[in-house]
Amino acid sequence: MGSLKTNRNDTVSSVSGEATKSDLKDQCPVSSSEMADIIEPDLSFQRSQHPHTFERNGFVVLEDFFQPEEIDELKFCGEEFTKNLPPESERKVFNSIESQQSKDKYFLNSANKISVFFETEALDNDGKLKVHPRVSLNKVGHALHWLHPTFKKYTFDERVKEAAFQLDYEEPAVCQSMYIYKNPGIGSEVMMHQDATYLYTDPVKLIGFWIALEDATQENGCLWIAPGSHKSGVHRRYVRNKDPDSKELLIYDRAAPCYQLSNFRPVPVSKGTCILIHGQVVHFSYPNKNDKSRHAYTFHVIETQHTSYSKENWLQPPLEGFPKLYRN
Ligand SMILES: O=C(O)CCC(=O)C(=O)O
Repeated sequence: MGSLKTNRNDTVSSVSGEATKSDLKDQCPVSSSEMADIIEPDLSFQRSQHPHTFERNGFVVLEDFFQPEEIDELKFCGEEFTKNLPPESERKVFNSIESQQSKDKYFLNSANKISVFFETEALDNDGKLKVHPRVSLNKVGHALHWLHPTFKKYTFDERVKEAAFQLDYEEPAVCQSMYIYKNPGIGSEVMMHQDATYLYTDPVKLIGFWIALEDATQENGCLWIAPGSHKSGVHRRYVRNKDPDSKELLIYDRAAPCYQLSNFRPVPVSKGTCILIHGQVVHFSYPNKNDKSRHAYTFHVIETQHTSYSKENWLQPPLEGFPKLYRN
């Protein structure tokens, strides 16, 4: 994001959609000397005198990215998934620490589907629910952005396109999406990681759009991010296992790095905020021990120009390729 750019529609003629006045704000709520580049809140993202916040810190907070009624529409759809759960014998959990999903075809196949994953603590050994269905899910993924009309509408929204354009994406594509529940009392920790560990491109050019569907606070498990950590390369990769005899379909190529907690800052945000997360910035979230849920919708965008998407990544594109952001 080196230089100031005009609106995407002023320069990209192949893209449909009306020109919008971007209301993206270049703000960072984290107080730390490293993060002191907070600018006047009413400057738009692209006109800001400080367009380097994302480049320097590895993330940027865009408040009021979506309107409350738009957020409610997304949240309604997330809640609908909990009303139609798979039968007990087909229930699978997702846990970023214990990583049971590494053994599961169900997880691999979810790349191009809408699949539900339960919290570990929500199921007994037979797949029976130990909690109310409404709070049983960890997440739904990983092709909501393409297969579900509401998630598709907001993923391919002009505000999303503008944000990618401002970050110098020439031909971005959306490779995955997730509805994350982080339910009260049961929502599990997401361990410290870089998104490029999972969605590696060479060179790395990947952004996560993380949209708060409810206020995310330190109490209910907001994101914690290590500012500047995106400048230290990709620390490990999660890849398809080449050993056909192994039960582990997916493996890490290196042990987990040891990150210092003191490098991380909590990033509490209000409902409707979008956090843009650089693919190499290290982040995590604590379990939710609070009585309030912390729903979020997140999706990942890769650059397809002058980059290659790794065939070793767990998530592989559908036959027609990942959907292009500016062309849908
Ligand atoms: O929502 C969370 O708590 C963490 C999500 C995350 O880290 C990710 O999707 O990469």
